[in-house]
Amino acid sequence: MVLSHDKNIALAKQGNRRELAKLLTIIESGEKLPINESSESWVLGVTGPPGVGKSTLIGVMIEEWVTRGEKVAVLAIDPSSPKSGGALLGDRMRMSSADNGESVFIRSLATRNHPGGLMPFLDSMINLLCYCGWTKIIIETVGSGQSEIRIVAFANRIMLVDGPDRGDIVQAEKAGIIELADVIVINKSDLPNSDNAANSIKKSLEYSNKDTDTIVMLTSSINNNGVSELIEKLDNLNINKDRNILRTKERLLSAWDYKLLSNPSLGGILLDLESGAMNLDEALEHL
Ligand SMILES: Nc1nc2c(ncn2[C@@H]2O[C@H](COP(=O)(O)OP(=O)(O)O)[C@@H](O)[C@H]2O)c(=O)[nH]1
Ligand SMILES: [Mg+2]
Repeated sequence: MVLSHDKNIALAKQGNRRELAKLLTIIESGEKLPINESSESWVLGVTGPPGVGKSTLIGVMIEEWVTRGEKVAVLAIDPSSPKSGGALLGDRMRMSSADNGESVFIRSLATRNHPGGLMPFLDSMINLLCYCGWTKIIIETVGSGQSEIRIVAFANRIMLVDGPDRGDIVQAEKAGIIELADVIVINKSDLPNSDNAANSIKKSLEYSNKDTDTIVMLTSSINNNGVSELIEKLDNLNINKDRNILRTKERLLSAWDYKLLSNPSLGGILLDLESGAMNLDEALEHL
């Protein structure tokens, strides 16, 4: 049964995008593919509030990477619509450089189809992309809540993108994304106030953690300002052990939740809990 995908996997590895897309759908349906874990994958998680320019910035970064000979795959994760996030980025890529086709792959994933979250599939998707020769893998999410943290935690480097407005970063602080981010980018540096926003983030990092090596940068994705520097930083990033442990913890929590939520006796146990036939300790024991 599983072996029947070998041919598709071989084709996807040769660069067949339709086969790759099909395999991602198979993973999304919950099936495991016979691909070994790879420690080689280069995965960047990008998150931040809507409208700060994440997709635009990723588009510019992709172009830069492609001219350097990289193959870039994006998993655009959209909480509501199955299209918008990924399609927006996809359209942008098509508009800006039509001849990129071979080197860029964009897949949009809708979380609403997955009540248990997309997290159980992300590792397998990343492994597949890496196995098929995609050298830069990007996971883009919208927002800065608990589920976004859980998603970007599957990356091995994290970039938080923000705009010149201070309000957004406060949300990220509350959700704890700042501790996980290797790089915090204030995009739209062409607009007033971006310097202030960057400085205030630097200050709050100093207050919360004296030894932090979090990089704070300004970019403008419409003027292509600061993007090469950003790529340089990301390509040469030292993985910070403490942040890696935090990310690993989030991944473990995702796996734990998924296991709990997909337990076949969960429904019965909830009824017993509700009626008082069982207490929480007993429920945990049983599960
Ligand atoms: N002024 C300015 N506008 C930008 C910049 N980057 C993106 N935008 C605009 O911000 C809007 C939202 O961009 P988008 O990439 O869709 O944001 P996302 O929701 O974070 O992915 C669009 O109208 C972009 O043209 C920038 O660097 N400067
Ligand atoms: Mg976007």
